[in-house]
Amino acid sequence: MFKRLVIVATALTLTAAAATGCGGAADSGGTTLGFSQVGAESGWRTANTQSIQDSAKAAGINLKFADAQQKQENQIKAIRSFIQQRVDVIAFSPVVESGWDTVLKEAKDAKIPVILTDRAVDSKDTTLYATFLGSDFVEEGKKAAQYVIDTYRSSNETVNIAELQGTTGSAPAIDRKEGFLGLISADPKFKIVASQTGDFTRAKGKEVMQAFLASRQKIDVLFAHNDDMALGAIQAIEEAGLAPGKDIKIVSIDGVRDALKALVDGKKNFVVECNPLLGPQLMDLVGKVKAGQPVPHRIVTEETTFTPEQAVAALPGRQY
Ligand code: GZL
Repeated sequence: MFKRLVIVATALTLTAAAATGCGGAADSGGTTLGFSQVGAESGWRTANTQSIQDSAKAAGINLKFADAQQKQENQIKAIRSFIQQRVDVIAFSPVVESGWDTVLKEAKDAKIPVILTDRAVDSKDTTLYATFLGSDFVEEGKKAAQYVIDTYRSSNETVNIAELQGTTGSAPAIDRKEGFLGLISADPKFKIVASQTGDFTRAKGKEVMQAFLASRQKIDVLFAHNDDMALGAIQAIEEAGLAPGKDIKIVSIDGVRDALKALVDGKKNFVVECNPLLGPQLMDLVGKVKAGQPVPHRIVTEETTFTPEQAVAALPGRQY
């Protein structure tokens, strides 16, 4: 349904623009978008990049794409370069929440509109960006917690939870933790016995899980802020001679194909979706923002959750 709406909206924009010659998708051939991406740290990120690149091509938008290798200074450099190149619109996924006001003010002074995708910034001045397009990470954390609460509803035993946090200071790590803790802390039987960042990568997730296991701390549940860290942790759990999904229940967030496969294989128990396919909506927003059309200041994407049974049904058509 939503896809049809976007197509209709784009068609209308094209028609209107053709008739009046005004801005919007119709002259997107002349539109240049500067995009600063976090990096290539996870399967989610790869799918997000693909969606943005494919959608820019489909919309006839000239894309200048910069990969920041998860470093904020690289994103700030890229944004300044986009300003110097006088792109029409700047979009980026801020690797961390803080430290953006100066460069966003430079874009505003240069009269180049900015769109935030995927992750938010903590700037108090909301005039520094035209809109935010992405997920509600607090809600994702709550969905993960609800799975744990439902799983242990009939037990009075203590439930020891280990947490693999995302990139320190990033909106998804801050908000997913807030959403998860906000629900789980209501029942004292749930105890967070270990919590450390795995920086959203498989390698770091495995390394940190190895350290958790080496501490001999009993762990009943692993909550990982993304699938890639959980997939790395699964390797560590198996190498320790334990059965992931059985000896240690695993819940994570994203919904990438390898995570759904792990669900089907019984190595994970629950996955909360975080939609990376933001490209089509972003390109539609670029046309509108360039044309000076009003857009909502926050656009939250639709997302679901997966049990093993739902993963079996979803896998064949999974785009990422
Ligand atoms: C969430 C996104 C996160 C994913 C990770 O929108 O920012 O970053 O959950 C990715 O997989 O690295």
